[in-house]
Amino acid sequence: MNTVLYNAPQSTCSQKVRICLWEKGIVFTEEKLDLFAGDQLTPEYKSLNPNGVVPTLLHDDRVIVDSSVIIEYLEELQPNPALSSTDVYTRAKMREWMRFFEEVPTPAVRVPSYNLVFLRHFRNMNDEEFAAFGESKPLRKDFFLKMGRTGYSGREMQQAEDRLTLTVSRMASAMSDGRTYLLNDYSLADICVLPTFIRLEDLGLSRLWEDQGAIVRWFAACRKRAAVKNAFYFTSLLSEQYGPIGNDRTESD
Ligand SMILES: N[C@@H](CCC(=O)N[C@@H](CS)C(=O)NCC(=O)O)C(=O)O
Repeated sequence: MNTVLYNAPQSTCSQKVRICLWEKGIVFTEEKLDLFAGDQLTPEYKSLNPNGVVPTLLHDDRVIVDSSVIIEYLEELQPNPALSSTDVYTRAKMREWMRFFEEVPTPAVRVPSYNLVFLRHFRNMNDEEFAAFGESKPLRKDFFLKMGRTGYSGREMQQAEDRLTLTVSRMASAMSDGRTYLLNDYSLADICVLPTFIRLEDLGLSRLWEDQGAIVRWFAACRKRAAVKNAFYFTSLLSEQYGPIGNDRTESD
C-alpha cells in the first residue's frame, strides 16, 4: 500500500507517528507542511483533515487523522513487531497512559513551546492580525486567544510545569520497580509521550526529571532506538530550526 504522512518535522504529534512507522518498518513518504505558513489550513488539506492540524495518514485511499488513532491503526494493521501486549488488561493500561498523555502533558508542553520559541512568529502582527490568525484555527482558536500575542503569563507557565511534573512523577512511580518502559515492554504508551520529553529537553527543561532515575533510564533507552533516531531527522528539534532557545516573551507578566 502507498503510505503518505502529512506532517511537520518539529510537530510532536507527527513525531509519534514517524517513530511508529519506523518501528513497524513501514515504508512511507512525507509531505512536510509549514505550520506557520498555514499549509494545514488550506481547503485541500482541510478536506483530508478538517481539524486543520497535523498529522494525517494517507494509506492508499484511506485517510486517518489524530496521532494516537493513527498509531493504533498501524499497530492493528501490522501487529509485528508488536507495540502493544496481547493481554487485554495490559492493552487497557496502555490506553490509560495514552489518554493521560493526551490530556495532561501534550497540551502542557505547548505553553513553554510557544513562550520560548514560537512567539517570535507573532512579533510583527498587530492585535487584529493576531485575532484573525487565532480565528483561522479550527481546533486551536481558544488556545491562541487565551495565550495572546505576547505569550502566557508566568503563572500559566508554572501551571503547565506543574502538569508536566505530575506526568514525570506518575511515570517514575510506574517504573520504580526497575522496569525500563512504562508497561512490561516498549509500547505505544512510550511512543505517545517520548516526543514531549524530547521537546522539553530541547527547551532546556530536562531539570523536570533530572533527579528521577527511572525517567532518566527510560529516556535513554527510548532515545537509543533506531526508529527514534530515524524519526528525529535534522530539523525535528526546535533548536535545529530556530537556534539557541531562551525566553521569547515580549512583555513582562
Ligand atoms: N489530537 C491531534 C492534535 C494534533 C495537533 O495539535 N497538531 C499540531 C502540531 S503538534 C498542529 O498541527 N498545529 C497546527 C496549528 O496550531 O495550527 C493529534 O494528536 O493528531
